[in-house]
Amino acid sequence: MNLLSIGGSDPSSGAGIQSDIKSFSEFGAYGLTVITAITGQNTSNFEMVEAVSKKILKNQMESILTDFKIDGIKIGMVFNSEIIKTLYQQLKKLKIPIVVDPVIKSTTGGALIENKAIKDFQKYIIPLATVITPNKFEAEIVSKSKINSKNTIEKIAKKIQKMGAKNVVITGIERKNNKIADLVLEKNKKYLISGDRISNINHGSGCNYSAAMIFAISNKKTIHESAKFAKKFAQNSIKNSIKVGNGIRITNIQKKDKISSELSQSINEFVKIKNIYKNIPECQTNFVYSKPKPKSIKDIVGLSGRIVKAGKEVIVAGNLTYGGSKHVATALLVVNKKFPSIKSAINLKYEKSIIFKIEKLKFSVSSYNRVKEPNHNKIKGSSVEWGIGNAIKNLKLPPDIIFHKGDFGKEPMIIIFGGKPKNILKKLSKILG
Ligand code: PXL
Repeated sequence: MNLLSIGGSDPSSGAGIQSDIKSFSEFGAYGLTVITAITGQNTSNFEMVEAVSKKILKNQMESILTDFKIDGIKIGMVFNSEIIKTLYQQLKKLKIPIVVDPVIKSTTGGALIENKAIKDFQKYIIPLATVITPNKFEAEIVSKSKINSKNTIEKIAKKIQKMGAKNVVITGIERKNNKIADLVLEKNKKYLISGDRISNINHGSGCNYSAAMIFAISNKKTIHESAKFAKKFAQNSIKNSIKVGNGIRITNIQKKDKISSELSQSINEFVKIKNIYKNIPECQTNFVYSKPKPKSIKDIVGLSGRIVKAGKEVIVAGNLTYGGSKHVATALLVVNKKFPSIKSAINLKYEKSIIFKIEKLKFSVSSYNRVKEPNHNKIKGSSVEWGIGNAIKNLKLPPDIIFHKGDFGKEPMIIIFGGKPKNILKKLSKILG
């Protein structure tokens, strides 16, 4: 997945495009950038800002748009009217989801947009937004109204939606009991997403929120799922913030462990395989990767949801978690016990043609017959252990593929095994190629 961040350079790397590159990379997405302005700032002071020229801004946009397939765009700092209008000309014709983070002021007090440019921001940038993510202060500025008992946050969100943003999220609304909530206004519904308040003054949480939002939206998550994901990501970045400079803390992204991040990369590649929806079974697909020497499925990372078919597309549902998969992880656990070099697995729809191809490719194939499973075993619910155990009983070398042809009410299935998840993708490209 390729995500584009359009915004300002922050040399402290806490916010702006430097921060977005870190976030996108953590999601396993490729981060592209178009710089609108260069700021001079650190964790104590915001010294100065220089907007880039129209010429180089336009050229950056054209360079990116003519070369990459872009899955989502985030717009952050847009300093003046010239930048706003130039971006509008480039973006108005695109059909790509856009998250607008209307940044007005840095935490240290620097102006990130000229006052006289707000009008053009309303006119040109807000209507581009699939989602706009102001905090309370930014919502007041872009709506040109103060929040009070009559002019409620809901009314202000509605006002911003009327300016053309499809969905509006106003972040950081204080609630009772030390909770802090985001107000989400979709086309026909509004709701709050609440979480614990983490009090520390930091630099970068707004950027982390909107970066996570564009990643989730581009991944075809709903607005509600995306807003929950973004809140959690931003909250964690505040929790893990670090004191790098002499001033305020910089938010910090907690890195996924190496196992999860390798698997995440491979899942991102898997869903992009042409026509892969044809290989997703009715019970959907999971892709799993194990720590060395797993003791239980809790040592194996998998999706808490599945890779699911949606028409001719496939979508990743849920998150990577240890213990997230039951069936595919159990199959891997059994194989790994006998063949420790096997650390990843994926299940796919059974097709006779695939088995032919696999045999031609001289892969190591084994199978089991679910019809022969003893009844007492079925009752125990350990069909996978039984079947996989049977399939590898006489193998001297690790299996590449194990399949079964199903039983009454049981869908036939193929499981591909490999070392690293990348290794499975290689096998798959041979099988499907
Ligand atoms: O957090 C908003 C923001 C966005 N972009 C740049 C910034 C800041 C805050 O300081 O400097 C470039």
